[in-house]
Amino acid sequence: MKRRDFFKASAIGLTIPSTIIKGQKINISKNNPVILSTWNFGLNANIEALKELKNGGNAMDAAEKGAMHAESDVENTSVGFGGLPDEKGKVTLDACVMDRSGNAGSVAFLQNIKHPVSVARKVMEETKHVMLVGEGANQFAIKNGFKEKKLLTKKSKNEWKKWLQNRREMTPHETHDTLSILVQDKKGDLAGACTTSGWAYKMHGRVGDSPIIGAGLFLDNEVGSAAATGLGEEVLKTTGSFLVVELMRQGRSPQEACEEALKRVIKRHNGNPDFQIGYIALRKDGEIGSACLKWSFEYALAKNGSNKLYKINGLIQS
Ligand code: SD4
Repeated sequence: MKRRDFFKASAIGLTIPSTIIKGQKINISKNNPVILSTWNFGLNANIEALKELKNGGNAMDAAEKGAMHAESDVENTSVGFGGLPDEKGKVTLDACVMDRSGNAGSVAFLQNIKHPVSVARKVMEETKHVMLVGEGANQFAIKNGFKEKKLLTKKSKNEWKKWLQNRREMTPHETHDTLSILVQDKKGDLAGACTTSGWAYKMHGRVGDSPIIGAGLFLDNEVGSAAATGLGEEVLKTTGSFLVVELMRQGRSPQEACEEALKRVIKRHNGNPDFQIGYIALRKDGEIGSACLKWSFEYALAKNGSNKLYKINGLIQS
């Protein structure tokens, strides 16, 4: 076929765009958006993301809108407004975004700003940098029109005060519920976001995996995307999301890639980790995968006109 004919054929939909992953031809999913996000509040995040896609937004717009929903949700005590504070009673937020061009933005240890995901996007779009933290991130947010807001609610303050009485270290899976969201839009492009208030009653200054590109979130628009939830320290030590995407690049399915990344963690912990990690992965052809270490994990998948919650069991049964 001549080059001109090829483009004509593409325009009328005769050719299916594809990408080669490890010698394997993968058809790129187009005109059929996929949204994959963590935990049960992912369902509402997916709805917001879908609305954004329907209104003409791209994958990045949709991922941001989905994450913003979780950040506003006061019932969600692990993300944004209403998130449980650190040991000093401060709500400190971590978030990051990545777009189809491999651009990335991130904020960590951000306080008093309701939508860290949007600040992360601004860092990506308005600065030469990838990551801003703490006071500097806060000043940047205010300069860019974000309003300061007290994020500690009456309820979360009371919970913290109760915790102060014995300062029992929370096991991360008791309070962790980060929102990670992966979107593929109708053009087939990928974007993702990750947002959290982190480990409840954490050490003041602690930052987890969620704002770290390659740990909490990673994508390569030619291959796929991945994101994490769970004990950030262990995701960081294995560069979890990057690993999942690289495994897909090497020909593993999204499911196999999530499982293999977790198997490395299991090995590091002599077969019996006592914490949780969950991964979600979305390949360029719209196929998804998800796995968790222990207990169970839920992800929300919006695809082919439905938006459903799926519960999976851990690779290790204890
Ligand atoms: C963190 N990974 O701060 C986050 C928390 C989380 O489900 O994912 N909770 O370590």
